[in-house]
Amino acid sequence: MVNIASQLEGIIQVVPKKVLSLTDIDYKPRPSKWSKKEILGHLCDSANINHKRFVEILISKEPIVISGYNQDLWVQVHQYHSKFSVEEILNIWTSLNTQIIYLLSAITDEQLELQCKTEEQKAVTLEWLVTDYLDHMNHHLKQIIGK
Ligand code: NI
Repeated sequence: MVNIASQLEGIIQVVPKKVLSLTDIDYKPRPSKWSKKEILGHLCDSANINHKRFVEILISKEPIVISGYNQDLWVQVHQYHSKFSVEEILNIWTSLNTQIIYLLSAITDEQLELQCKTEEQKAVTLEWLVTDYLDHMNHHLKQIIGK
C-alpha cells in the first residue's frame, strides 16, 4: 500500500496550490449541479466515509458490509457552497488524507487481502476499495483542475 500512499502524498502536495489559483471555484452552472467547491467538499465526505471503512475492515473479525451514502445530501447538509471558504475545505481535505496516508502506509500485504461486502453482497478486498478511493478522487480532481 506504500505505492498508493505515496501517490496520495503527491496529490495533496500539488492540488491545493492549483485549486487556489482557480477563478471559477464558486460557479454553480445550475442550482442542482455542484460547484467545484462542492466537489471538493464531496471529496472530504468521501475521505471521511472511506477512512471509516478502511479502519473497520482492519479491526473487524468478520468481513463487514459497507453501505453507500447519499452524496448529494452530505454536500447539502455541510453547506460547503455557502459556509466554507476554499481554504477551509482544502485544509479539511488535506488533513483527512494525511490521516489516510499514515494508515495506508502501515497496511501489510496480508491485510490488503481482507474482504468486505458491498451492499449488493459483492465480495471485494481492502486493496480494491483503496484503489477505488484513489480512482474516485482522481476522477473528481480532473473535473476541478482539469487534465
Ligand atoms: Ni463522487
